[in-house]
Amino acid sequence: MTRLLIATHNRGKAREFAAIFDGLGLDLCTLDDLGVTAEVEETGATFAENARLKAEAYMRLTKLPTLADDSGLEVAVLQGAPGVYSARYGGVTGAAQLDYLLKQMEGVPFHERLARFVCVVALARCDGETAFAEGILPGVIEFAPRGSGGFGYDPLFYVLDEDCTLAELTPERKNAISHRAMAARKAQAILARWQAEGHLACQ
Ligand code: ITT
Repeated sequence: MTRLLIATHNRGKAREFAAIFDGLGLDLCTLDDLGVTAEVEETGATFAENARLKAEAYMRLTKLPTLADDSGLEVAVLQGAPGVYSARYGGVTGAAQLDYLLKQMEGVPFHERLARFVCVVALARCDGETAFAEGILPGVIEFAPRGSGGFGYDPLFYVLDEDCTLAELTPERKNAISHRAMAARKAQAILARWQAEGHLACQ
């Protein structure tokens, strides 16, 4: 069975990838499983650059084919912010981030609150080849948080087709429609091809 490292220190992401890839014949392991505490500096200007930095660094460290995701929230009226800075927006984390985002959007009416979640997955294999897969989920920034599922900005992200926030969906439903699920499905096709071609084994 192909071993694949899911390289993230974010528990929410790790949980979602484990559920999305469940039953697909991959032997998944996490940074926690391997006792890897090293952090990779995210110096890139784009999701793809940061995803590559993380995937390639953890692949070199562990000698395992590695999947890393760089993801974030882009808000139209904020010119795409917080974007690649989503994890540290306003210099705060957790629930304080939701307050900070709401503050930036004070007075902005519903029809101008368009946003999207972006997830770029980088897959790094041991021979130095790296491939990318992207997923995008459009939505609207709510006026107050709702729901307790998911992680990060989910309680403020209203999905029109679902008529609720991402945090109000079941984990199964979020993992069927999310930006991460879309990117993971494309990544899965790349992994299957690499496996068939014999490119996934590490020396
Ligand atoms: P790793 O780099 O270790 O994977 P991280 O949390 O620092 O963990 P990113 O740099 O990719 O990861 O930042 C992603 C941030 O974007 C994340 O911390 C959330 O604030 C937000 N985000 C991404 N996907 C999300 C989702 O599905 N739901 C809610 N917020 C999300």
